[in-house]
Amino acid sequence: MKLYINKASPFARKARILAHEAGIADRIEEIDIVVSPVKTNEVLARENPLIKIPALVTDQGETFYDSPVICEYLDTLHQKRKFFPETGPQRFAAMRRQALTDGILDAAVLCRYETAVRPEALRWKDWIEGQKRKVFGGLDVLEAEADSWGDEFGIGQIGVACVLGYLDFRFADWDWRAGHPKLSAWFERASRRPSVAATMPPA
Ligand SMILES: N[C@@H](CCC(=O)N[C@@H](CS)C(=O)NCC(=O)O)C(=O)O
Repeated sequence: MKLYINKASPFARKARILAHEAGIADRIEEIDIVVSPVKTNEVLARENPLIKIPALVTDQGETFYDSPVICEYLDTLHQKRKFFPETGPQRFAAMRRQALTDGILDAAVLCRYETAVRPEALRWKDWIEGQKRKVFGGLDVLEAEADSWGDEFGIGQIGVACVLGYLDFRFADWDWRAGHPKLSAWFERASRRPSVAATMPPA
């Protein structure tokens, strides 16, 4: 299988962490590419019309996107405990948590583009503040539920690790740890997992 990624991408990191945890990372060839909303990566565009990473090309030649679909597909390829509960309330709790962490990442990545890609004269402070509000509203919900996770490390917690790693990487000045002590302690423990350590965004 081929997985289009960038080592800085928190969405690609979800798939990379899950593959490590599931013991199938060696079946995946990572193709490290650069993407930008204002410069089309033509190689990626042939696989994913949305021109976003991650995109996964299976051994059968099918291409899957986006990260929730890729992660759920990878979860069918191993015999360990599943990262997506198959049925019942646990499944919907995990899917809701994944939706929340993906939404936080969408808002944070948009802030990144607003500051790193958009020309300075066109930047809109209120718009950034609106996205930041979504990030911190989401973090508050995760903080409130962190105690209930115990040792669980499913798709929701994988998303949380990607969110917190991305905020440290791109927005250290937002100081997400202030006001989120439970998440902070959780992330310290989660960062010791080999899957999380091996996929840390580049310095
Ligand atoms: N919903 C997508 C979001 C993926 C995404 O936004 N990826 C970013 C990189 S972190 C990207 O490819 N951006 C390029 C663009 O927006 O054109 C997923 O879950 O995979």
